[in-house]
Amino acid sequence: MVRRSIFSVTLFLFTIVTCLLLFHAPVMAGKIKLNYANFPPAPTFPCVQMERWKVEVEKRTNGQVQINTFPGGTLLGAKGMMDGVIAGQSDIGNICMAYQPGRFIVTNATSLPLGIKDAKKGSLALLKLYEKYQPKAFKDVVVLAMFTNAPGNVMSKVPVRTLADIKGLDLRASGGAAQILKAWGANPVGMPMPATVEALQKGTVKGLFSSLEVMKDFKFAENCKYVTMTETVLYPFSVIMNKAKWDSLPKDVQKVMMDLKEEQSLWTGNYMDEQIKKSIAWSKEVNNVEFITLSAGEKAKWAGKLDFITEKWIAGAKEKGLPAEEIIKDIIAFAQ
Ligand code: 3IO
Repeated sequence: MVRRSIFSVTLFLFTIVTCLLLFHAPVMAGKIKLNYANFPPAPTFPCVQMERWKVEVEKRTNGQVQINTFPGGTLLGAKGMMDGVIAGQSDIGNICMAYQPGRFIVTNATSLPLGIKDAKKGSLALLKLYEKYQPKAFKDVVVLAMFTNAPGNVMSKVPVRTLADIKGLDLRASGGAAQILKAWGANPVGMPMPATVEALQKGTVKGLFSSLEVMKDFKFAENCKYVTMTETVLYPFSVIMNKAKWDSLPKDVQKVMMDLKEEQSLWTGNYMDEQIKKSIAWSKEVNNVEFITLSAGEKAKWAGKLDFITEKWIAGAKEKGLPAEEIIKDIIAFAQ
């Protein structure tokens, strides 16, 4: 009798423990919910990388973390993103630093005409730059990824073949890209990328200066039938998290996110470079866009107009006490 009851008690305990083990995981699932805000529409590259990050984090935390994504400015818009994340209006956000040039002096140096070849190289250079200098601009947030778009080209409703053609032309660009357009004699009009759709339709601008994947992702090829291959200027981006929210996360979750940082940055650069190829093919085949290559002589003239821009940035950054020359040298070296 005694032996039988010991057996039943043991069986009973065993069943309880098994049940606890089995149901423990589902009970934990989705316990940590994080909001992730993004400013452009869902099909564009900042949002594609956001969805990829969400999937990876949910997978690598075994469902302990659930990420709710808000593309298209539904939670925070382009200009309010940084302060919105600092204030906790969203846990995570994706910022384009060119929209606040004075705020991100060190990281925006990647927008200078330094000859960075593609988005993968640009993204790695930007991340390494951030890691080395830990700019004060990010002291109130935690950086989860950094990436750039691919080198920019002029997309326009009218053909741009020479500096005479671009003179006085209203083209949309922000930050470092606006400075470059100005140096070429164009009239830069500043606004975040999503606002460009309406500006092009209404004719407020005659084109834009950015990476070519937008020809397809925003359907700009329907309006802009010409592309001039200038192949310069990157826009730097960063994914940031509210600091208090970060501090509240378990160590293993933090580790998953930190382990993803460089991988995610490179993944995004790579995705961007691939999208550019698809967008160029689509623009030619479906929308009959003409791609204009500048002659060597013309290209040299265009490049010559930009020489002062990096010098000017160095002088300004030095005044602010930054190791300006070292920053420039590092960006070039990191982007090799
Ligand atoms: C960009 C911003 C949002 C969605 C797609 C994009 N491709 C390139 C950019 C860079 C940018 O912000 C800009 O203003 O050219």
